[in-house]
Amino acid sequence: MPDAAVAASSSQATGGSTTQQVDVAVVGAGFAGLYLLHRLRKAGFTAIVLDEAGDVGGTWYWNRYPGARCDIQTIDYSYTFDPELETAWKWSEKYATQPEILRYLGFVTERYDLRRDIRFRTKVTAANWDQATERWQLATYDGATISCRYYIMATGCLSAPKPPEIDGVKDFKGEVYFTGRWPHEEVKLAGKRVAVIGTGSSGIQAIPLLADQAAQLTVFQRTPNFALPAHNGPAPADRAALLESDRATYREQARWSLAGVPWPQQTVVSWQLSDAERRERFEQAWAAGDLVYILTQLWADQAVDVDGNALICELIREKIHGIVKDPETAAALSPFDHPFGAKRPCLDTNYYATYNRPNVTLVNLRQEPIRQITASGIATDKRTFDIDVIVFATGFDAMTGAIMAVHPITGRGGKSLSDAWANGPQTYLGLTVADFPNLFMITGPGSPSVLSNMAVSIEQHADWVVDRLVAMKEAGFTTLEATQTAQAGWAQHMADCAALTLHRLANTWYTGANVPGKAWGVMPYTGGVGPYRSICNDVAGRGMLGFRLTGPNVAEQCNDGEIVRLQPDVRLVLGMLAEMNLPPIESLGAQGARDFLTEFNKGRPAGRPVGEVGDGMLQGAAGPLPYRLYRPATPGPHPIVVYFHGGGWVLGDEQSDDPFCRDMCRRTGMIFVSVGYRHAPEHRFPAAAEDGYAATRWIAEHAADLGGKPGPVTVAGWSAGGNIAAVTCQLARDRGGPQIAGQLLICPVTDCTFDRPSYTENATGYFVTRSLMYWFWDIYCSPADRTDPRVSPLRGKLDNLPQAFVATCEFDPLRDEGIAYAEALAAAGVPVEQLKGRGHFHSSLMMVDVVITGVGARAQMANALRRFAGLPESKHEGVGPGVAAPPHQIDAAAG
Ligand code: N01
Repeated sequence: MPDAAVAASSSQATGGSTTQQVDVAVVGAGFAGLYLLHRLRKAGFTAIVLDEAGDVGGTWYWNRYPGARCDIQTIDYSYTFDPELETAWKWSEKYATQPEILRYLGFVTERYDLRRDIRFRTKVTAANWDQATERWQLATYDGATISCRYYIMATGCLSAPKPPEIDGVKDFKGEVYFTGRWPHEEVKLAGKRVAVIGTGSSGIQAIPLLADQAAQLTVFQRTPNFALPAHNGPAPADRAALLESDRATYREQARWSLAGVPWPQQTVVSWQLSDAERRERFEQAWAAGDLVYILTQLWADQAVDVDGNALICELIREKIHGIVKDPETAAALSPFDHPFGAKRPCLDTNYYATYNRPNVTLVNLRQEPIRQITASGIATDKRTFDIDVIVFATGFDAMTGAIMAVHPITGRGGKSLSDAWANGPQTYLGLTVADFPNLFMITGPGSPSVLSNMAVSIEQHADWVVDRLVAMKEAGFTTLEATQTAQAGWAQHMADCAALTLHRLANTWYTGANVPGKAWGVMPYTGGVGPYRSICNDVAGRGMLGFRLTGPNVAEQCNDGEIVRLQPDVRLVLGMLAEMNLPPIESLGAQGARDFLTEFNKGRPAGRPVGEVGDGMLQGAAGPLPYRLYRPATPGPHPIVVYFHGGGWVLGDEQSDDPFCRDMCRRTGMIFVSVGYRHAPEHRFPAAAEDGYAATRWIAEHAADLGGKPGPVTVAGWSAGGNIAAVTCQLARDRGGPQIAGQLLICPVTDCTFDRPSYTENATGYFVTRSLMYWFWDIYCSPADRTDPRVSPLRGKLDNLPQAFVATCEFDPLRDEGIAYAEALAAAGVPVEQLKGRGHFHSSLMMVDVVITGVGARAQMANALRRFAGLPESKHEGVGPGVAAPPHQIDAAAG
């Protein structure tokens, strides 16, 4: 039915009952539903909001347990769409109580006259996409039906309580309460023996207040959680002043921040700080009483590196032992099984101190699991507890529970959402689902949602959806649906993001692990609020990439594809480089380009300490050459790697890949000798190649003098350095030595033709461009010499060469010649391992402590070097983030 006809009849009779016709039906009258209604109305859509509750509030309507408060500062946990609303409402505390938040949402409801389009006590029980009319039909608990063009689930991420999964609950004769469904009337606990099961945010907020009232409080804890003092009170003066001084900028910074609260990105990593400096930062965070602050502001590697994170865990455990007097209780309360932040940490008021009270007992379920709940209490493996009241603070079927509570949701071709999500939620952007046209989710699985300030994420989603509906209407489209390609691409990007952070290392509701039988996967988007916003904008800006749009009088539009194919951190790095608006390197001239590189390198992280770094001179092909030697901290002698830096035979020197050499020296436990070979245009072909060979020979002959292990050396190089390493192996074979145990070639130049697909696909936009490569070649080597194997090793004889490890990157002009070389080596009978860096660009694997997704690849390279040198593989160097699959051996047939 055309929308005009629908709008003309706001309701119509069907089969005796009334079906209300609207453009948009929204389920949920919490933060998201209220804002959506306001925006939809302003955009000219007819809309209705349906909610099971008796009033507005969403999760805040239900979670009335003692101590319930927000744990994002209220100045941040507010709507920002209307500056007048912001000044019309004043929060009384840093963290508002549940009643105050409910008052705020009531205030917003009245201010924008929303109530008249909200139906309370209306539970939506089923939703069906009717292909013939291209509308959703919603069924409700009371029999009323709604027909809508667009169906938006604003049902919240933590609103469907999960069952307690403990035997005997029904037998219990006392009172039972769930924090997530707390009664409206007062619960009287004075003189009673109260049990709390669960120590997540809800339990930790409630326990101190329950202990105040109850005669005896027994807390049943399965997993200790990290909790930090909230230090509640008035909003901190500095944050309030920051907001007041420039509200618009503050809000805009929040929208582009990582977590939806404006804090800067930390750049200093943990190992650059002394113990005292780290402790000082930690004490400041502990005193701040702010989750986002402590989760983001300690050091740059706290959320991505297990070691950087463990330092915080230790400091918090120390605090717990400082507060809780009984050492055994303190130990039981100390988290042990997850990195800080991987499971949602809590903000508390007197939580740990509560265990010093005589009327409070902690039962450690790791030592004595609950056997069952009986008529009179709770029995563990070791004891029984007589109890009058049980409070279940056992959490939620998070992210998907409230969406799936409408069952069935039936999309195109009768497909049900529960089938589509049988192996975990599949979405595009966390907003839409393939095969479910015109269905939207606000803060759905696959969006930053629970890893962000929900207020900011809700506004971003609601704005994006309403803006799209307006644009569709203007263009004559009436349906929108994500494509399978786009959805699969988003799943890959989600997995890439999840591999970066530590959330995957904890069993939590983020991953579905708290609900027995639920598919495992990191459900929220871990890439950050700002990056996510830019991706959503990008989707719209690129002609609704990944969506199929149809309308009655317009041609179908489907701009199919994946919105992000780069690794998440690579995308950020390339974005920053693009913003710097750098001139093309080739336009700077050789000296200008060298000066640029020197300046550029000053901005990168310094690289980690190794045993010793020393400079010296060695004998090159035509005279002395500088070298820099990196020695491991372990006792020697160590096998030696001769390393050749990148820079197109024109740029760089023995120090220019310093962070990489340090990193690889630490990972391999081998000496790295980085060679300062001669450069063009001063020294053109074959100077660099001949220097590479001569340097390798000299280093092999002087291995013992360098503190290295005499015997075969290994060669390695990146880019043009990879070219020199490959050439060196061929020359060493043909000129009677030195003996080379293996070659590590990273994004190597191997050939002088520029017609392979990677040269076209990645010609621009990935830092190393096609025109830059032309420039390098022109400076180094005249066209007549280019087929010489000393610059195009792919054209040389490839048999009897040392075993090789060849790494290539997907978004690199040099990708295909690297792959071609690996395959040609294998065809010639050389043992080769090949690593294809999915989502990486030419420099990715070298950007130590910047591109974290390169860590896995470097770990694999290090293991290859150790193998070449006859050392056992390192136990710690597994497949890290960012590389889809471990390197694979290619057999001769591949050529
Ligand atoms: O739920 P949870 P929650 N036997 O899942 C335990 C938000 N929130 O309601 O960890 C024994 O975190 C379970 O143990 P384990 C916030 O995002 C915000 O507290 O699975 N124990 C855990 O200890 C939060 O993260 C605020 O081993 C059982 C607890 O119950 C999210 O909501 C306030 C059990 C559940 O903790 C959820 O918090 C409140 C069993 N069978 C909540 N089953 C604000 O301040 C579960 N547990 C804004």
